Amino acid sequence: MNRDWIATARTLAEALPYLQRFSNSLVVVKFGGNAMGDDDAMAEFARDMVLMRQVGVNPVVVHGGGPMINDMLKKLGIVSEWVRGKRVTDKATVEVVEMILSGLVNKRIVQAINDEGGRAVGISGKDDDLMVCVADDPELGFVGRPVEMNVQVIRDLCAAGIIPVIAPVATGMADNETFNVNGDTAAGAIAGALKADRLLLLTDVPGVKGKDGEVLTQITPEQVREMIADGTIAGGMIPKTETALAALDQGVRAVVILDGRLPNASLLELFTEHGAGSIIRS
Ligand code: X2W
Repeated sequence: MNRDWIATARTLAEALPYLQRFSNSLVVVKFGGNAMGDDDAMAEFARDMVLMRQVGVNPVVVHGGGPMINDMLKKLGIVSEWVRGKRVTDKATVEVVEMILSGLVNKRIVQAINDEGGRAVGISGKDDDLMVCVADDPELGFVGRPVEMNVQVIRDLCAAGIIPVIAPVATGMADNETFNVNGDTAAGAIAGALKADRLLLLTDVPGVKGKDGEVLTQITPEQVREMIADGTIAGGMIPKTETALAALDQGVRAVVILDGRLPNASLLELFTEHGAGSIIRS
């Protein structure tokens, strides 16, 4: 017999304790624009979500799409500026953000999951007032900070066997406001409000690096705070780890920062002894 099949069967058998541990759990997966590859990589991500659902996990996908927004802004001749990792968002920009995130990117993921035999429904933070925001900072324009979360719609979708796919676009406190929310911020707020068992932040780096550049597999929130203070955690990893700390404070059991470009990244993390990336928990 082909040895690969024996290994496959063994892998499945070894996954039993993990399958049992995560049965009925709620896992929020942030799928960043930089982690989204070509159609094959998208199909593989979708398959992972469908497999999770099949084995009794409730995956909730929150996506980004920064690079796709950049492409469209460029075509339209709109220039973007960034302040502290967030896109300065004027009226014209927020319209493009909503079109690209709620339209193009959201539906691409929904379609990929459905093509793999799952049932995905795409919504944004506007649907059922899931995520209500105020302006994060006057300097940033229509960038939202979530202040009120109404996550019942997510519970309802999960209970119906559906995988929610959420675009980080939100409504405001006043009528007719639209906010652009950083994808990590949105995923953290949603995971926090759901008190999720896991928040997986799929990105394009292997995890949180220590002083010597090695990827740290397990870190405590205290260590993260120290590493931000002493500059070991820098750049784009700051908002990610701050999101992780806020989510843990709200009752998420653990946050994992991992490379979404790895084959079957989410499955590797949840269902194998090895795990993937950096896990942050007390
Ligand atoms: C992001 C939303 C998309 C996002 C933006 O405009 O690009 C802000 O910066 P990634 O792919 O996860 O980076 N919003 C406020 O977060 O996408």
